[in-house]
Amino acid sequence: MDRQKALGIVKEQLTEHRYIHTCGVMETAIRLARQYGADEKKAETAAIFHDYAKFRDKNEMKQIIESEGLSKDLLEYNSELWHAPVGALLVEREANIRDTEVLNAIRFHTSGCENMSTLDKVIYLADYIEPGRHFPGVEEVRELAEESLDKAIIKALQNTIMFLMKKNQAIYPDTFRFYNNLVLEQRR
Ligand code: DGI
Ligand code: FE
Ligand code: FE
Repeated sequence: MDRQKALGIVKEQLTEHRYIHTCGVMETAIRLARQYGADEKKAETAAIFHDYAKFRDKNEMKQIIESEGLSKDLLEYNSELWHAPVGALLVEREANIRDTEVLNAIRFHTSGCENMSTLDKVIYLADYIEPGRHFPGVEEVRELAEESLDKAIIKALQNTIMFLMKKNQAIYPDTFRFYNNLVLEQRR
């Protein structure tokens, strides 16, 4: 889809702040895609739509998870996780995006999963390091992103998991699967 058309669709779903974040993710994702050999156009589309469902009503998302056969265990974990798989579904239906690689990158952008494609990883990392992000440790992840996609993501995951643990929150199993998979691969 044409970039301006896609941005126009997404703008209606988001706050000003989240729209600016989305533009940051788009620029960063295109750059990372070029650097690490993912499809730049798919990275652009996935980035634009990645937070499409961020502001959907929680009850609506819960109903979609139940009625559309999405993993029910999501409901036991933080509702912040829901906008990613629900977003993939709504982007397909409402914005007519049919590309499974793009939809998967949207689906896995919050939790990650065991076997992430390069495009999935590009969106995951772009979401974490886009210029509007200011959380502790982000600068270190930006520097790692210059040399290694996986090493940067490992650091981002460590930060996120420790942040959630300090808040006494549960960690969704797919996040651990993603983390373990990357760490174990580094040792090969
Ligand atoms: O939607 P964004 O704010 O741009 O970023 P995101 O989609 O990565 O959402 C991050 C939020 O999800 C953040 O507040 C942490 C929260 N979260 C809750 N439980 C988990 C989780 N993130 C991961 N990776 N794993 C969890 O188990
Ligand atoms: Fe998100
Ligand atoms: Fe985001």
